[in-house]
Amino acid sequence: MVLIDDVRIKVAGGDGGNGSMATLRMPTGTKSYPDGGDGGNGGDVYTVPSSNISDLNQFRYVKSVVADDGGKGLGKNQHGKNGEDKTILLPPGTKIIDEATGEEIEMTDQVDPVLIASGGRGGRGSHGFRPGPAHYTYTNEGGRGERKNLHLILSLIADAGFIGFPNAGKSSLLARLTNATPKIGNYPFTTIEPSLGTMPARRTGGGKVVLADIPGIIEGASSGRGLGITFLKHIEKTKVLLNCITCEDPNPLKTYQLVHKEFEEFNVKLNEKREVILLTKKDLTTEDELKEKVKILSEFNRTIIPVSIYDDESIKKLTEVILRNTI
Ligand SMILES: Nc1nc2c(ncn2[C@@H]2O[C@H](COP(=O)(O)OP(=O)(O)O)[C@@H](O)[C@H]2O)c(=O)[nH]1
Ligand SMILES: [Mg+2]
Repeated sequence: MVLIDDVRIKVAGGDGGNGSMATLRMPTGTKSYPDGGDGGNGGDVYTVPSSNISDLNQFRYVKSVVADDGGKGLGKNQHGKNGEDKTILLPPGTKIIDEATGEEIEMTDQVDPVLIASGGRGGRGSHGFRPGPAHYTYTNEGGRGERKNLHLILSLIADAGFIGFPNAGKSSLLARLTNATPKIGNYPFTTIEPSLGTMPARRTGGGKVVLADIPGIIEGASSGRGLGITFLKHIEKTKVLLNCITCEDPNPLKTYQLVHKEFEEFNVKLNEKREVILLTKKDLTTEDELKEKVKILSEFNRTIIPVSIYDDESIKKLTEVILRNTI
C-alpha cells in the first residue's frame, strides 16, 4: 500500500428537507388549517484531528464526504428528521485548502471539530401560514448544503530517518519495514523530498511510526550543495537517526565521520541526536569482516545493528529498536 499524503476531495453538507404543504381537512363548511411540518436541516461536515491516524489513506478510493440530507416535513406538523453530521478524522499536521477561495486551515492538536461544510436549512412547512391559497406561493424548499472542493496535504514528521550515502540500502529498508514503495537502486538524485512510510506499532494500540528515507547525503550538503538543506531540516525533526553504512564499504569509519562532519556544519545539535548505526547488506560479507566493522564503529558508542533485507531476524531486531527509540 502506498502512503497517501496529498489528496483532493469533495465535501458537501446535506440538503435541507422540504417543508410540508399539508392542510388539515376539517368537516365540510369549516375552514381548513395548514399543518405541514418544517423540513429537517441537512447535516454538517466537520473535521477533527486524531493522533490515531497518520495518513490520508481513507481517501484512496473514497473521494467525497457528504453529510445526510434532512428529511422532508410531514402533515400534522411533523418536523422532518435532521440529517446526520459527518466528521472526518484527519492526522494532525494536515493542511486543508479550499480550492475555490484559497482559504487554509491547519489541523493541529486542537480537539474541537471544525465546521467545513454546513448543511442546508430545512424548508418551512405550511403550519402557521394563513389559510387560503396564498400560502402556496411561499417557498418551502430546503436549502442546499454547502459544497466545497478541498485539497488535503499532510506534512508528515518522521519519527525515524534513514540517512547515509547513496546505495547504502536506505530505500530498501524503508520498503521492507513500511507500506512505502520507494525507488530502489541507484537513484541518488531522483527525489529531493524524502519518501515516507508508516510502520504499525501494535504496542501502542494501533499507533504508527513514521519512517523517512532521506535521500543520499553527499559531501557539501550542509553548504547547500546537492540535496542540501531540505533533507537536513527533515533530519532535525526525527527522534532517532538510522545511519546506514553498507558492509560493502571498505572504510566505514571514514564514512561515519563524513556524515557527521556534514551534521556539524549544518547544526551541531544533530550530533547529540539519538542514532543507531545500521551495517547494511550484511549478507554480502563474511562473519569475520562483519565483526571487524562492528569493532571499528564501536568507538562511537552507538547501538550497531547488522542488517540485511534478506534476513528476517535482523529486520525483526531493527523493528524493535526503532519502536523502542520512537515511542
Ligand atoms: N544483497 C543485498 N542488497 C541490498 C540490500 N539492501 C539493498 N540492497 C541493494 O542495494 C542497492 C541500493 O539500495 P537502495 O535501497 O536503493 O539504496 P539507497 O540509495 O540507500 O536508498 C539496490 O540494488 C538494492 O537492491 C541487502 O540487504 N542485501
Ligand atoms: Mg534511495
